[in-house]
Amino acid sequence: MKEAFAGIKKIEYEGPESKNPLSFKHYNPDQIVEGKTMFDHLRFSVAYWHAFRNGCGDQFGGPTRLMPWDDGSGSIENAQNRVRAAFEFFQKLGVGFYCFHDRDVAPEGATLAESNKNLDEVVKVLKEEQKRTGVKLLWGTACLFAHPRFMHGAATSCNADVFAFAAAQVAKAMEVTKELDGEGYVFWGGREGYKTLLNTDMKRELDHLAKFLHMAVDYKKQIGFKGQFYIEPKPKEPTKHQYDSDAAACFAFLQKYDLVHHLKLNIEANHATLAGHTFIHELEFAAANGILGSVDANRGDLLLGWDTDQFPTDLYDCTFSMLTILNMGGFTTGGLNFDAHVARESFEPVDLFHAHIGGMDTFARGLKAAAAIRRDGVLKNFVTERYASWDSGIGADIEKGKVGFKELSAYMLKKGEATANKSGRVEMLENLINEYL
Ligand code: XUL
Ligand code: CO
Repeated sequence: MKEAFAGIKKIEYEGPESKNPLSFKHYNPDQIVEGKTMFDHLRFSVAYWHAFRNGCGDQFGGPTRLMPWDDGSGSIENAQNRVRAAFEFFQKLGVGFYCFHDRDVAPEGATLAESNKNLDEVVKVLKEEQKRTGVKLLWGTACLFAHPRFMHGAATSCNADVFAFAAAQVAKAMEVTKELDGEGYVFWGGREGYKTLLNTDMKRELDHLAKFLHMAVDYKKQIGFKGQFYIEPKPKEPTKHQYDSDAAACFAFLQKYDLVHHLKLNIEANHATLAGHTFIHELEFAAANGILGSVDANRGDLLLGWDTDQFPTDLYDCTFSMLTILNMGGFTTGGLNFDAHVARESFEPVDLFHAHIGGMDTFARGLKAAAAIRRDGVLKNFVTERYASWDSGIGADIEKGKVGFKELSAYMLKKGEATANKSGRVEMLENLINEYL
């Protein structure tokens, strides 16, 4: 097959002095940071749907991207050749992973049986290409939102047949993810929410969603799939309200329905800001509750209220997120998946390289800065010191459950007033962080 990215060589690390835009200035895959290579820390992944399927049309105009891997036929052969183009890209970029939805890689057929057959034909080539290049599948997922049958939702549809179809589709997507040695499987509830409560039985829909996930957990055991399950929170778009609206809502749902030991979260930066949180808030909340699994690395535009899925280039975000990830001991099954697309005006194939290089270099800088912050220990020491009143005396007694309101009333009546508050040093800490960037 002809090269899809002819004339572009493998992207190499050339260091911060390099003026070559098609090189890494900071991402040096072999460089050791905190005892591990950058490659193993960052576990970069390319999102197949944005990189190879999204032509970047919008509601005001059609697609602009030149995608030489598409012949417009919608054939299986074209889908297979697209896979070859994708792996050429993964290899030239030097990423270790990719992610896909079933319908990104293979066309939907007239029946479920036909769709499954199409998928099998493409999975053969995915398998060959994984073997040829060593690039692995970070996670697979099923597209339960694009086809008109999912207009009312999938697992939360008012139509039981649609629930059944979604279950069958997910079963197949899990099978192929296992076949491809995928390290995880994502549930993003694209249409699991509502447009209006006037026509919605919320309790019933939530119960159905939980039932669906329990069935997936059972099926995972039945087929012997060992990958990690994730839920990806998002508050809105395409629905007005999505049930998996943020990390806290997902955590409450998982606990209520006894699913918390089976699923972790895949936190997406742009979804966090749509939910009115920072990316770091969502990561910290998930990490604090032991359910941070993987990351969809992108960026929104705070002035726009939708999911712009831009490539991450914000040094603060990348530093703070790597700090949370290092503090939790690093990724195990998860990674940094670029769930991002190029701008509509960046229509040439080379732009896909520029976009990913920028994201990878920014996270590499974030990793180095986060490691330096951890090495110097100033933040950690400040926080430890800030909570020192809990390490002994009355604080330790409260934490150990030795006292209740009665004892605390006696303690405070005797003392008269809570004293010894110290400054939080907000500005000093903000200034300090800037020294690492
Ligand atoms: C949509 C989104 C999805 C999931 C996978 O906003 O982020 O692409 O990552 O279904
Ligand atoms: Co995503």
